[in-house]
Amino acid sequence: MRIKKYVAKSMRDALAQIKDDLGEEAVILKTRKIPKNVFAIGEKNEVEVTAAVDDTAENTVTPGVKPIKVIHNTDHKQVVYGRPRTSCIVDMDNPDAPVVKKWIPSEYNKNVQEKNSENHTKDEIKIEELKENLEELTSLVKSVINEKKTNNQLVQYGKEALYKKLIDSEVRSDLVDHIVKRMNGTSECLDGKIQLKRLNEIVTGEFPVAGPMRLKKTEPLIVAFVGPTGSGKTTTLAKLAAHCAIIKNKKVSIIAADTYRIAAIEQIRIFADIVKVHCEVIFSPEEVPAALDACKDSDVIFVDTAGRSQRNNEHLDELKKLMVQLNPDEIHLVLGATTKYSDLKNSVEKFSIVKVDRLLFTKIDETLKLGNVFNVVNDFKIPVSYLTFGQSVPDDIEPAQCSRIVENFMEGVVQ
Ligand SMILES: Nc1nc2c(ncn2[C@@H]2O[C@H](COP(=O)(O)OP(=O)(O)OP(=O)(O)O)[C@@H](O)[C@H]2O)c(=O)[nH]1
Ligand SMILES: [Mg+2]
Repeated sequence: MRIKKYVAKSMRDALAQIKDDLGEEAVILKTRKIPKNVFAIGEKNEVEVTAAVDDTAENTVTPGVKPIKVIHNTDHKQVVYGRPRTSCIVDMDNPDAPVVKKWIPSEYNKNVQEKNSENHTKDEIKIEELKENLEELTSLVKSVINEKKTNNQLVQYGKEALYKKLIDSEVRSDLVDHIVKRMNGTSECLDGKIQLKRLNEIVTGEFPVAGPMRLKKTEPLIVAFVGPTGSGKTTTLAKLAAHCAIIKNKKVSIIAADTYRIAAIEQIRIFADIVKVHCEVIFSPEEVPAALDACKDSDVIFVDTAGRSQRNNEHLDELKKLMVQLNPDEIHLVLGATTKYSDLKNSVEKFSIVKVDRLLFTKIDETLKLGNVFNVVNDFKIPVSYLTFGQSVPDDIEPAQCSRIVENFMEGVVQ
């Protein structure tokens, strides 16, 4: 590990020196403004930056900063809310959330994509088609049998089965009691579908969602992403920015305020180049007005911030200063669904130092239990904007919907 101090006229100059000297993997440990009387008259140095690089590490790629890969020719046929999934990420025309369609699990999509990419001969294709038809038929027959079984199961076990499922999903016990109690009104003689519908209604009441992002007509919508380190802020921003720019043809700008690691600036710059969106890098809250001015013709401005530990109050204060200057329309607190409930709760409490308008959960593909997500949303009643379920940009994101949570709880009972 090499640690060095740099003194320069501006933060920008200091970072340029650090990049030349220590390389892109350098980490900024500390920055401070130098009091004017420290230097002789005539000197213009203003900032002191302490940086370090771990040159003993085998892999020189900074952990957590992976290049963002954008998939251009994505298959947008998957549907949610009755329209192709990617078309409902941003909605300007229809404020009412339309009917929610069945979720296609990401595993299934992957299989389909892999199959499509293979180069088959005509005969092979015919055999494949026959196989697929057979598989479809088999799964149809299975689903009819299962549906019967499921209905019987729910009717037979009713409250007990539901209670167990919710507890297994790590839903808080008082919430489980509350939900099961409210299900009491639903006769156990009714079929599984009616019970599931009722369960959806009850859970919806406990799990507010924000719906698709709505752009403004006359000025840019400013959306900032904040959250703990590595929660998926930059990847999620990339998904939404790529969606707006490539699919919706909107004018997008990115303000990168994550200047904590040089590699993070490069990550967002490279991404901005690929999707051809404007990118401003800011090093301090004082630079916000100029950056906003440079982006004023955009439809939407996405702001990436550095990951902050909820236990570091100094960092949280810096974030607050940035948000005060920026005054965004929406602040999304980005949280990993794999984080345990108590830590999620602590994050929301600590990040409330800025006005969090939305919760956004990433990595739902990496967990089988979403009780922690449900609990924390219920605690704070802050609407959930998006759920993300993979690293693929711009595909693996959708507006949050309650049915996804219910499906997760009931997995294994309702198929
Ligand atoms: N499986 C999965 N991985 C994700 C998802 N979203 C992000 N990631 C991965 O999580 C890692 C961290 O993502 P970043 O977007 O760099 O996280 P960040 O919050 O910007 O990180 P910092 O800026 O360091 O605080 C990367 O490897 C991403 O590809 C998701 O929905 N599912
Ligand atoms: Mg980031």
